[in-house]
Amino acid sequence: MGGWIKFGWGLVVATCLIFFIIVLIIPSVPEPSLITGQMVLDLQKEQLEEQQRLAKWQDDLEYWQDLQAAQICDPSYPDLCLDSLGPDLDCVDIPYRGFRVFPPDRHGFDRDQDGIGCEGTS
Ligand SMILES: [Ca+2]
Repeated sequence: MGGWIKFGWGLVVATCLIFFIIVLIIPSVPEPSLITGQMVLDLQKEQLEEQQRLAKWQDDLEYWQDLQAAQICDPSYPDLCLDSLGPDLDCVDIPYRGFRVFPPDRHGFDRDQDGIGCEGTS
């Protein structure tokens, strides 16, 4: 009879231990491979988003640089880059000769209107 009681208490203790292990310890142990895999996926997603942000920023930068260049260089003189907002110039003010000129030619480099600017020395 005493043996059965001891066996019963042993069974209770063992059951409590198994319950303790199942309920308290196992859920608190992280699953390394699953967490690591999800973390890698999250990092890859963040990297991709960062690369897309950088690519868009690069596109925006090039767009603004092109826009700025187009605004600064007067389109009447495609062979040169004369400031489209700069002061009025004469041929003696620039070192270039015989370059293409398109209307409106606000500097008047092509007086004879043959499409060639600052021929000769004038
Ligand atoms: Ca001319």
